Amino acid sequence: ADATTPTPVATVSQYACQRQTTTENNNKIFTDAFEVLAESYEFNEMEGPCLAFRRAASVLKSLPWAVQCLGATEDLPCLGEHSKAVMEEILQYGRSFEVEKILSDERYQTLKLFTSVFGVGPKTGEKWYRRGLRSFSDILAEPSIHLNRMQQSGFLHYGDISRAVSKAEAQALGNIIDEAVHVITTDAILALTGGFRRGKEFGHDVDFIVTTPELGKEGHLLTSLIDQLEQEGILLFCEHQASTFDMSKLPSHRFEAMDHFAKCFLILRLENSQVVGGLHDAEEGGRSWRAVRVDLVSPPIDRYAFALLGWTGSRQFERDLRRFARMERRMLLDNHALFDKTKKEFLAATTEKDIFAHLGLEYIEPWQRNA
Ligand code: 8DG
Ligand code: MN
Ligand code: MN
Repeated sequence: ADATTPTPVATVSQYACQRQTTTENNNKIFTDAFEVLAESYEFNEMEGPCLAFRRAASVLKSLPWAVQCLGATEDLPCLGEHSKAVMEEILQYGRSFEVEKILSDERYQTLKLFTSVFGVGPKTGEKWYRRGLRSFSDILAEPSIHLNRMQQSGFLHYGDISRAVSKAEAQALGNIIDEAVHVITTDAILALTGGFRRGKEFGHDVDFIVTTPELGKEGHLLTSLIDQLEQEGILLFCEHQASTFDMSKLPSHRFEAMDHFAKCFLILRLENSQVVGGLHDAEEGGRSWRAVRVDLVSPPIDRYAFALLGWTGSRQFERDLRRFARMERRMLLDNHALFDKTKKEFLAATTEKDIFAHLGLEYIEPWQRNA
């Protein structure tokens, strides 16, 4: 090669679905700060700046190197003036004063606390904050507050479900659900999805897809599975949503965070003895079990690849897959289907690889989707 030719530097795409992002984050000092800022904007319903900081964090997470000076960020996408100012502060002082101000802000702290309860979103948190409530005891002592079933369970099991779930615990739950689902049908299909499929060591819950090779049987599968877990005495909470999926109503134009498949949000009782390398009773102060959050989704088998891709995440990876499809390919992607607006037709897929291929994207492995 010619000595005057500069070494080509691979450019970083603005889309997370064109980047490989493992769980190894070399820029945690910056991305932690960006995530606080994003959340603070979310609490203030400022979607634009919230998304901007989420994108900035995601770009930094994909880098195989640590940013050590601002000059190194010159060719990176999605980093605006504000992001760079925060990074400069961190590079210079080891911390961001803006982030520290947010972390010590009463409103931020209270909304963070309230939304840490299962079943409490930013809207409810905000409502409670505006009523002058600041702590869990304030909420529980307020007679005019009605907690729904999910929130009641959220408070009841707060200690357990706010503790991270380990990979060993996720595997133990996988075995329990696998056994339970095979009591119902021998040909059941069970797949681990969410953060654990992306190779994370810890998660806030465990996500699974359950279905059957027989189209239409999946609706009853989920209700039977719930009955089975109930009979085993390990069902601590269950919110079941029946399927509202209707292929003839697709493609839906508005962005939907939620899909229409049958699903349930559970809290299950996991015995320590079922976890390989788990703590013994004595080490747990006498408790022989813990409560764990589990999500189950049950798509019809012909929608399996789309559901798997949608539920594997990360949320930022999913957002960018959809944005890439829309902006670069004139296609609509969601958890149910992929629609080509030019050809005016749905594109079939039986594997995730098929979907990446339809989108003209290099395949990204699940453990590279930690955007
Ligand atoms: P974590 O649990 O370890 O914190 O991380 P995660 O596994 O990536 O997050 P998650 O909140 O469990 O969500 C996993 C994926 O599921 C994420 O990409 C979003 C997706 N998802 C949907 N629909 C729905 C839904 O209706 N409810 C929930 N909770 N997640 C959904 O596509
Ligand atoms: Mn999860
Ligand atoms: Mn989940």
